[in-house]
Amino acid sequence: MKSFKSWLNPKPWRTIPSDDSDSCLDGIKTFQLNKEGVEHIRIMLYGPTGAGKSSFINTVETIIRGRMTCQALPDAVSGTSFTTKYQTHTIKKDSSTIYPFVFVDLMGLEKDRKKGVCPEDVDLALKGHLRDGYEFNPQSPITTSDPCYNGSPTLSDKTHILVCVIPANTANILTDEHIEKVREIRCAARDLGIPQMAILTQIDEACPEVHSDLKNVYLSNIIKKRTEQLNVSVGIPLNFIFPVKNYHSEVCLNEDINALTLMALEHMINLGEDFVDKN
Ligand SMILES: Nc1nc2c(ncn2[C@@H]2O[C@H](COP(=O)(O)OP(=O)(O)OP(=O)(O)O)[C@@H](O)[C@H]2O)c(=O)[nH]1
Ligand SMILES: [Mg+2]
Repeated sequence: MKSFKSWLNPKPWRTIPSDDSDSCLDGIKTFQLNKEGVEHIRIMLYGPTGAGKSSFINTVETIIRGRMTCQALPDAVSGTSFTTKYQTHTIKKDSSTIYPFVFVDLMGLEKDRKKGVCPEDVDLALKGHLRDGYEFNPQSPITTSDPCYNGSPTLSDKTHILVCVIPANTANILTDEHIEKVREIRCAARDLGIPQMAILTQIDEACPEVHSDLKNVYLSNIIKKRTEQLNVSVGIPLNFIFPVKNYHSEVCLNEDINALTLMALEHMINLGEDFVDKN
């Protein structure tokens, strides 16, 4: 049997930024988007059912507001997608303003072609054609006559950064069916010039050493391997894949959870801003 120690590298496999998470949080809280006609960066999360998309949105809001929140309903009984509506999640800055970045939570991708979100709907969401409240139908994409179909999307309605959310805790991470769906969505985003990155969730469940201390994430051979598997299977570059641990059972804020989340969020905002600037 492998000893616990063999799951850890003596040296980190990624250089950890020297900035402390407080200054990163300050940077995010004071971020302003200076592009006429665009109020916020639209970050779209997609990935298999139960990957932790809704939980990631809640984790970001929890960190920014400094208390536990649960705006995007997560679900503990995985199987079929719990999120079934196209919904934009905003984070309140004060009584009258929101932060200039918002999240779109999609229905999960399921193995079966006839279940989960239709890749055609994801494509339309990327282009800004879906309105909040649209109820996904796994059998068929939205029609132009649907009241939730936006026929003339502005740059604000479009997706500015696409984030693939993959759980690290399953042996092969993605099935062939998932890979095919992810590739299809990635190609659609590529054709629109939308930047892409990935977050690897549930890292606490994937490696016992990370479970016992989140600081071991960049020493963990298991997390390194999962990152590489994701890179090879769907083609997202290694330096655009961020391991994160969502708040799911904690009742208090945790510095290590915050540091990993903020690093990923900062990257999303930067890439999203680049896209908005170019368009
Ligand atoms: N241990 C652990 N559990 C997590 C993590 N992230 C999410 N979870 C749990 O995983 C389950 C699924 O999370 P959700 O956020 O609902 O996943 P989702 O991707 O939104 O799923 P759908 O809406 O069904 O597509 C919930 O029970 C979460 O509490 C994590 O980083 N670590
Ligand atoms: Mg969800």
